[in-house]
Amino acid sequence: MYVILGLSGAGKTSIAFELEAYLVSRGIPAYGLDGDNIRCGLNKDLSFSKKDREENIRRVAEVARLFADSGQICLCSFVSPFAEDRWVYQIGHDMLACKIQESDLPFFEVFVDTPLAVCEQRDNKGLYLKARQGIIKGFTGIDQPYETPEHPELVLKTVDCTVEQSAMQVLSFFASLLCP
Ligand code: GGZ
Repeated sequence: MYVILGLSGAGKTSIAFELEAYLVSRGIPAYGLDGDNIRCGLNKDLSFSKKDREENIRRVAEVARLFADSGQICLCSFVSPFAEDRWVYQIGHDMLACKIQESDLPFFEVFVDTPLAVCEQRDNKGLYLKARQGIIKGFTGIDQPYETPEHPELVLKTVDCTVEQSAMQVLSFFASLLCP
């Protein structure tokens, strides 16, 4: 399972779907989950409060584990702003409750490290502007915190890098695991 983290506009989803297309076109089963395909269906009852973001990730982690269990590479691109919630991806909710921090599920955290100023400048969906105007409350990076991942397996710097180049960095990492 690959968890691709970062701010809104960082490039998570574009990189994940580039990877998905690359892998699937080569016969490697992969599937991308993101806010667009999860929050409008399974998680459409959830807001962006801290509690609901936690529940968002818990459900995503459960779905991702099913994908991974079925032999697919699951690419999860979610903002996931709170460090304590991210454990759920890795070890599952029940294990988290028991404080057992072990799992045999291959798990990799990829941090898309695009500065807030760049994300805000991109503002593809106009959400930063609305957050600055106070129309959207609790927007990550503006009036809600983003806790930077402390030990990601991979950090992608997207400034001056194309989506394809970023996706290739993830694939190189993937290949280095298969052929160390
Ligand atoms: C952050 C928000 C918010 C708030 C709507 N905060 O660029 P996007 O549009 O497509 O990515 C963001 C997406 C975040 O959904 P996630 O499910 O990834 O969030 S979390 O993991 O924190 O649960 C953004 C949009 O939804 N969006 N309101 N307040 N992003």
